[in-house]
Formats: sequence, structure tokens, C-alpha cells
Amino acid sequence: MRTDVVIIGGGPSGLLLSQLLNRAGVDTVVLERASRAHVLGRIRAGVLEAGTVGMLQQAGAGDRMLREGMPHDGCIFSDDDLMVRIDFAELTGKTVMVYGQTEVTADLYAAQDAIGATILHEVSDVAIRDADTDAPFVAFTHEGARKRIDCAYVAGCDGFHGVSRKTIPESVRREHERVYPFGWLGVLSRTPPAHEELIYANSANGFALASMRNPMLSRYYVQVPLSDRVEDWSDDRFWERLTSCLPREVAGTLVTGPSVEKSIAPLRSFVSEPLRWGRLFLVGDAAHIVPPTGAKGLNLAVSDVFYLHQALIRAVRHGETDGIDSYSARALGRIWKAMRFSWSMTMMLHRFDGEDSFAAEMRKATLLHLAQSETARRDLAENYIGLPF
Ligand code: RFL
Ligand code: PHB
Repeated sequence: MRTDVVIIGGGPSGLLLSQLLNRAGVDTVVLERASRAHVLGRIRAGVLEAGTVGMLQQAGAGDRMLREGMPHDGCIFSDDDLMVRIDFAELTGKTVMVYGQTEVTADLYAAQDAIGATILHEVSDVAIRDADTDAPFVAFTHEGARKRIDCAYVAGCDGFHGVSRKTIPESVRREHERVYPFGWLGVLSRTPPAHEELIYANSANGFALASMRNPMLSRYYVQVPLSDRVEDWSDDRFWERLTSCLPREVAGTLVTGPSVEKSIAPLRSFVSEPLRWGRLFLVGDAAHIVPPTGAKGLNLAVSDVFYLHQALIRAVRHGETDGIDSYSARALGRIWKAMRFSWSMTMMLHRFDGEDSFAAEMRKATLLHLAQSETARRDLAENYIGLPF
């Protein structure tokens, strides 16, 4: 078998890249380790930047999002009972879209099916070979047989635990990492959202986030120690903690109910440079991880795809390699700014075990400043709605 671009990973970045390339006449094969049902069962991101919304439309996968997604023109930051509204629309002229990653992925699968793209599920033992030569190929096992696809380029869209990043020799890779000493316990419940906008809450009991998927489906998170397991958190314990973190006027009207999903995700900042090794390119979580506090992970994956799809189309269709030569530097410029924002949001909103009173006062002062300074609010809004591609 032969194709232009082998895409490893059928998550949002792999599917979006495949969709944009195919529509431009570049042939792809997507290799995904899991089943489609498994990929679609993962509850993850919820906030799409305007640039992400535009890319999904450009890919022909945006119609349902425009119908069912919820445009939000602001969000709330709270510190105990102080509520600070960030008005994205007024401060930046832009809004974000609340629409689950699960739905984005389902829409991309539907769009790929409609154009007859090749996606192989449940592949195993994927190995990228000769990426530093002009004749790379990818070997893998599918339906019990070992197979090989020759290609011009390989896109590593296989997430943090994939094989692509590790294919780049250690002598070439520079890795930067910050691991935070807590995770987020997330709960999905079929209840109306606590508030019409997202609330990022700092409190004496730690961080909490009140988010949503639709008017009858809420998504909440609370900060937990890394040693906690999901089994440690009954629904009652979760609601009690959430209520204690939210401002009283919101907590007072919170509707609780049984959880329909509950999981714990550790928080980490990570970047692996460069994003290119020969004919292999890293995209999305395969190259970088941000803590979810700034809602940037999926959006960064999409901006990587923006740069790479243009570069690959130029290379495959026109034989021009300037785009692939500059991909890593262009994408990393934006990645590091999102890293900084996600890190600062995480520091502004979380309680660190064993911290002193000074650290807690710094968080309070940052939130008070946000309440009183339009300049501070505009800076936050500009980053939250997404820096330009
Ligand atoms: P994914 O989604 O991890 O997809 C990678 C795919 O590759 C497959 N794979 C392999 N396939 C073949 N061979 C192998 N060896 C393979 N190894 C792995 C996997 O099965 C998978 O299908 O990476 P991608 O596409 O780069 O997308 C990145 C996003 O998923 C991620 O950044 C976001 O979910 C992060 N994130 C958020 N991002 C936002 O922009 N806004 C948010 O509000 C937001 N909230 C979140 C989040 C992530 C969270 N968790 C659980 C990590 C909230 C949470 C709780
Ligand atoms: C979510 O709805 O899952 C969500 C929203 C905002 C974030 C992180 C997660 O910053």
C-alpha cells in the first residue's frame, strides 16, 4: 500500500488533518489504535476558540456545531464570593463556542466517512521507519496481519502516549516539563448547568470549574490530590466539595444528580522540540500537553493542524518545502504562548499542598486586580479566546 501522508492517531488532530488534506487532493491513511466507540467515549475538552470553529467549518465538519454548540461571550472567575466577569465580546470582539470534543470527533468521523477517507481502527504495534530518509514507511498489525504503508510524510497525531514522539532520537529531542501536584476530578451529570457561563473558582477548598455541554448536561471539575482514586469520591462527596468551592449565590441554586461519568486527570505542562524529524511531524498532544485550566489543549492541536496542512499541501501538490521547513518554528511560537497562559491560569487558581499564606494572598490579589483592571481582563480575554494563528 502507498499513500501521500500516513496519519498516526484518529483523535481530533489526526481526523482534522486527514479531512483538510483529502479535500485538497492529498491522499491519507489514518491508523488508530482504539475502536471508534472508544475514541468517541472519551469525555474531554469543551471550549473551542473562534479559530478552531473556523477550521472545523473549513473542513466541512462545522454544521452541527453551529446548530447545537453554545456561543459564550464571557466567563466568570471567582474567589470565594467575589465574581469577576470577563466579557470576551466587549474586550476582544470575539467569542468562544462550548461544544464537546466528543461531538467534534463524531462530526469529523462523519465528514471523513462522507468523503470515503481511509481510517483503520484497532491497529497495533505501529512502527515508523526511515523517517529521516526520502522513503519512509509505517509498519503495523491489523486484523491479525503485519502490514506496511509507504508514504511521502508521516504525521504523528497519536497523543501523549503514542509512538511518534519516541521515534525521534533522544539526541534530537528537547523536552520541557512541569508536573503539578494535583489532578482534576471531572463529573458529567444530566442536570442544568450551575450558571449560564463557565465559572473558574478559586477558594479556600481549592479549585473548581463549572462547565457544561448543553442546557441539560453539566460538566464539573474539582482539584484533587494525585493520590486520590475515582472510587474515593462518591457523588455526594463530590457535590459537597464542589458546592464549598463555588460562590454562595451559585452554590445556593446548584442542581445535583447522579454522575454519568467520573474520571481523574493529572495536570501537566510538557513540550517536546522540535516538531519535525526528517519526514515525521508531531501534532497536538503527541508534542505538547497543557493543564486544562486555560482550555487550550484541543485548540492548540487545531492550530498545529492549521500550520501543517498548509505545509503538506504545498509539499505534496507543488513540491515546495518552505512550509514543512518552517512548521516546527511557526507552531512552537504559538504553543509556548499557550503554555505560558495555561501555566499562569493554573497558578492563579489552584491551592498547592503545604503552601504558605503568601501564596494564597498572591492568588487573591491576582483575582482582585482582575476585578478592578480592565487592562488585566483584556489580557486574559485575548489569551482565552485564542491568539491568532
Ligand atoms: P488525542 O485526543 O489524545 O488523540 C490521539 C489518538 O491517537 C491514538 N493513539 C494511537 N494510534 C495508533 N497507534 C498508536 N501507537 C497510538 N497511540 C495513541 C489514541 O487512541 C487517540 O485516539 O490527541 P489529539 O488528537 O492531539 O487531541 C488533543 C486533545 O484531545 C487534548 O489536547 C484535549 O482533550 C485537552 N483538553 C482540553 N482542550 C481544550 O482545548 N479545551 C478544553 O476545555 C480541554 N479540556 C482536556 C480538557 C483534556 C482533558 N483530559 C482528560 C486530558 C479536559 C480534560 C479533563
Ligand atoms: C470542559 O468543559 O470540559 C472544560 C472547560 C474549560 C476548561 C477545561 C475543561 O478550561
